[in-house]
Amino acid sequence: DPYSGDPPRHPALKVNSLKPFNAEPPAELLTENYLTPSQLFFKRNHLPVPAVDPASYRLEVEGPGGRTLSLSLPELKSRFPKHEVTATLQCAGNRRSEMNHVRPVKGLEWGIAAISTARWGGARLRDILAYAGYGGEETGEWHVCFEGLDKDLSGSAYGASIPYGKAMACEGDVLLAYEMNGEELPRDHGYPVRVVVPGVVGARNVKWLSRVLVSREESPSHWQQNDYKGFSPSVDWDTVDFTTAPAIQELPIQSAITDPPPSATVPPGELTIKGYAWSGGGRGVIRVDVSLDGGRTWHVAEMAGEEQPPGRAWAWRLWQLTAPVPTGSTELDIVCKAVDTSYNVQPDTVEPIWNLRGVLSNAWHRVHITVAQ
Ligand code: MTE
Ligand code: MO
Repeated sequence: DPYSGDPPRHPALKVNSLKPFNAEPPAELLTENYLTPSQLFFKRNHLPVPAVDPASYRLEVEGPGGRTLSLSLPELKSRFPKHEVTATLQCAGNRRSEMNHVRPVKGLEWGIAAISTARWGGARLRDILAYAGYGGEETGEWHVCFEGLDKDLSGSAYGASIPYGKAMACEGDVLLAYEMNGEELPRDHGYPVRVVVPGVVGARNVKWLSRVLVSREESPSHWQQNDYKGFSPSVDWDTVDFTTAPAIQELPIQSAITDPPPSATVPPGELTIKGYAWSGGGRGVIRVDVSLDGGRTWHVAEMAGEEQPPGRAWAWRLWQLTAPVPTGSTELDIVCKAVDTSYNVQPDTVEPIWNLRGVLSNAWHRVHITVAQ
């Protein structure tokens, strides 16, 4: 069993797939903390968790002209200043199950909690690329490609890439992280080193990082080329051509209700509703609207958590609303929708954004509950 070496996991996690391990925390626990405790942080593995010996670990960085740097863990930690970033990671498949209810899609049945937030610490990717010899003046289209130590049966490693501009921008905050929430990275989250690309889809945040290279082409990996792309609802598995769509990088505006849970029964009087809101690309969340009547009337939720600088708002905002339950109502259709700094909004329904892979599922989140009489 190639998975026999996987680490132990927290029993509260809702397991989506055991081998490889994919799990999300219970939604109500997710918004208990602004920083998700690492044990409860959602886990998305495509392959077995590699066992890495920190003493022999080397990170290979290909410099210009094929010169290769080989960095040990102590070198990575001592040669480059440690930089810390609070960033939210969201899987492209978060909320996929809602798309599946429209028409079947291919992928793991994620609920609303394939998203979590941590304080990441590590070396800036731009410092390492500069050390390897890159100056930032490369013209035309370039990409920074990453490879993981996790390999499939054919021997190909998990891989992904990001635009060179994002990697080199001072305001890009891309890290080669060796710390998560003030401790060394847990094995499930990429021990000893992972990429953290704030504002960008989870899939590019390569764990168990073994190799970095700058290339004219995006990563040749399956996950960059033939997965993690969005399509029209009209495209099916007979007609899909993965070369026609760009790889997902920055994610769109997202929000969801974590409490009360679906089908809850609440007492009459006052009701407190909680959730999260986040947008990709460093766009902050400027507002969360909440409705108790399916979207006919709206309240503005209160947001908590750090307000990060414009263009670098990498972390979610947790929000809550306390509102009177309208007298006489027996059922409530709670809805939330968020707005980001570019005034991007969430679509009201799932149908028009349905896609065969079930990615980018960000329609208004709806929770139907009963009011006790
Ligand atoms: N990196 C490697 N090496 N292998 C993987 O399977 N999964 C990716 C990304 N990085 C993956 C990886 C995907 S799809 C996501 S959503 C995030 O890691 C999940 O990160 P987490 O498990 O720390 O939450
Ligand atoms: Mo993902």
